[in-house]
Amino acid sequence: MYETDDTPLPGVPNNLEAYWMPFTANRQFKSNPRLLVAAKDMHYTSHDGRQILDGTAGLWCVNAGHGRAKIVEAVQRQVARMDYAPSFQMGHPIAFEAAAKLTAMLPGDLDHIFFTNSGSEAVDTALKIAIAYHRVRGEASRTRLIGRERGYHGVGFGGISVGGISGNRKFFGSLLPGVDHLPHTHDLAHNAFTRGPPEWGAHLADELERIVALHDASTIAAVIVEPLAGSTGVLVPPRGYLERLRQICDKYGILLIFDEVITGFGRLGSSFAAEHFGVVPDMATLAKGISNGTIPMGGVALRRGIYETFMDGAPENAIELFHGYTYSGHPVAAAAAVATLDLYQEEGLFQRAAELAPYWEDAAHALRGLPHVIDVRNLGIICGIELAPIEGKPTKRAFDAFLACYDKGVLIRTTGDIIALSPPLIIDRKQIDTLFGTLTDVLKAAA
Ligand code: PXG
Repeated sequence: MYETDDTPLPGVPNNLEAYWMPFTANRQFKSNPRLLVAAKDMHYTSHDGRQILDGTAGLWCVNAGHGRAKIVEAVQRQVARMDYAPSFQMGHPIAFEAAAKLTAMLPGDLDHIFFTNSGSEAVDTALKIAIAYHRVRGEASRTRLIGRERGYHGVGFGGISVGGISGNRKFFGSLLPGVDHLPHTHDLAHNAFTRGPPEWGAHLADELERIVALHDASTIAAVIVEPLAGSTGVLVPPRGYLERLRQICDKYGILLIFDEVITGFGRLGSSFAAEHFGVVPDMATLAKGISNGTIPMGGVALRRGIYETFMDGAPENAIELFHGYTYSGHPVAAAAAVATLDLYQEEGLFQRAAELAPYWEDAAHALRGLPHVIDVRNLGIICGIELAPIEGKPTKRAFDAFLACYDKGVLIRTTGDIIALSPPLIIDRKQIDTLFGTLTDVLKAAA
């Protein structure tokens, strides 16, 4: 058990072959594995016994830091009391408790939650609900979905269809039909080295008008965007952009979905991006920080009117939505979520992130002027550092920096030639200095 675990940490397994690793250069990794074997607060322990500062909160999910006693104990208690129970035509208390706690944190009338097990499932769920919602309302012609170039919405067929990262799409056939894309908002010529949201680019939301003119509003179910695009390399929304999207969606009766898988749970110094930007979507997809990454969990938050439309649209004894997962509202995940949300609140972690954000911003922008750094961008406790690619070898410069930082005991994350940093929100100023200091040394040494 937790406090008394004195079993030795695992080493490198004999068989590295059987596991096909996700989004990984498998052969390269297996020739020189980087294994993490333990984690506590801001640090991992590597298989060779080193402490690694977590500059990425795992994969943007461990917002309260690792191995937090309150969450560990809640999970241990729940798994021992009841490991699993069905959620179809049955229920268990902790899932209701988790939903109620979540809705209390969400802005506006986002007051119902549909549980999933991941962000990808949350996205597919939200897209399906959007299409079904219009049908239940008697507008079955609204089936078209609008995503955005460079968007990342997970890896389900729905998510890659509305997503806009070609590497994630091109291998997988024709994807969902009836999908269109807004242009992305990334523009170094106008916005390089902006602190926080850039001034330039709100007009790009007006492209939605062009898409509506092309297809007619009567065919469009929903628009989905990340309020701040994370995976594609930290694209901060231009000032006024999200407000414009909201206005245009309202004008045409199109649902607006915010994919808050990364931006939720304090990452921007507020509970959700919706709160941070003062723009309330019709649905928000959630995952990652919902359970501090401890047990997989995701969900869709939706406005009351959407839920009520389904309730009013079916007879009293009928199933209102033909959708769900074996593990929707899994009791152990729900226990992890309840403990996580309590911990965020008890420690005031969102507020802490907001207070640290200016220090974080200064530390990030101190990288300006280092060799090959062509942009630094930031919001909340997120930062993107864009490097000029090595000619003929895209992604190599950033990946080499990742390897060098890991050798020096700091975990960063790269996408293309962009470095993305998103540490747990418990990070302190000294650790921020270590994170950016190590990266500075690495970028200088590589030049
Ligand atoms: N939406 C968004 C906005 C995401 O960032 C997903 C959906 C999918 O969630 P799941 O739980 O199905 O993976 C994500 C996931 C990275 C990175 O390094 C980002 C994600 C996942 C893995 C790596 O940028 N985001």
